[in-house]
Amino acid sequence: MNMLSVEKAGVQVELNAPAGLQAGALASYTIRLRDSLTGVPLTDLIASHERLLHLIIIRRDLQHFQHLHPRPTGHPGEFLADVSFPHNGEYLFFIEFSRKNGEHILYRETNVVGDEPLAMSALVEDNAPKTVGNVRIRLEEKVAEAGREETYIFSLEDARTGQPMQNLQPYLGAAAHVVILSEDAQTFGHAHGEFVAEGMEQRSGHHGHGMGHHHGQGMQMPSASARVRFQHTFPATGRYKIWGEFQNREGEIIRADFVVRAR
Ligand SMILES: [Cu+2]
Repeated sequence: MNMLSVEKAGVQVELNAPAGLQAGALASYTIRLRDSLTGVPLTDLIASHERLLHLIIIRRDLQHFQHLHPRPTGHPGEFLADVSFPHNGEYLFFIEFSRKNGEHILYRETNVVGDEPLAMSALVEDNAPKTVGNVRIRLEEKVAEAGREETYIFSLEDARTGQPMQNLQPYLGAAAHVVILSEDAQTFGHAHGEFVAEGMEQRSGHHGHGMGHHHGQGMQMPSASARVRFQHTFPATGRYKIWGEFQNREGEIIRADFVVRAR
């Protein structure tokens, strides 16, 4: 998804951190959205993937990730998010929202919790399958090239039997939400996965066969598939962390992360 910066969109985002942030405590953040020229609160947000606002918080060393949905307070353009930080450190806040005019807007800000020295990230390539509860998640291994659109496939299986996961469901309107952040935390991407229909996997990754990229919508998605693909173009060479989020039929969110390198 192409996202505009707040500067380009002419929007101002005010993120009010409570004073004296400490790890472990619940912190209530107020978020206010305004037109940066007129100061008028934004009231033309439309739900994107079933929510008005998406808030993704990643610790600067890329070792902690959370995905929240701030709720409207009832005041125009105002939202509230309750955030709990597991450890002190520097946290990157990414706020995403969409407007009626079709713009997808990304705002970023850094918040420091406690007085911990700031840890930078040092990513190591990591393609190992991840086990979360009873689910094992694999990310297809491939050589990624910067500047080229790459297609990746996640496979989800029953960790005990190795059989394809049976109860994978769309999460917030997509087969997967995929957040991709460069090692220096400067390049943020958010891709949406789609279920791989049976018999299509051989063709994924090739282009020019008339298979466009569609965001899965409701009925079109075969929910039985345990394979999910997404597309992403790494803007530059280097290491990237990838967080994939999925949901099962019971409504449990399954999250797995990997580190890939674009060359
Ligand atoms: Cu979200």
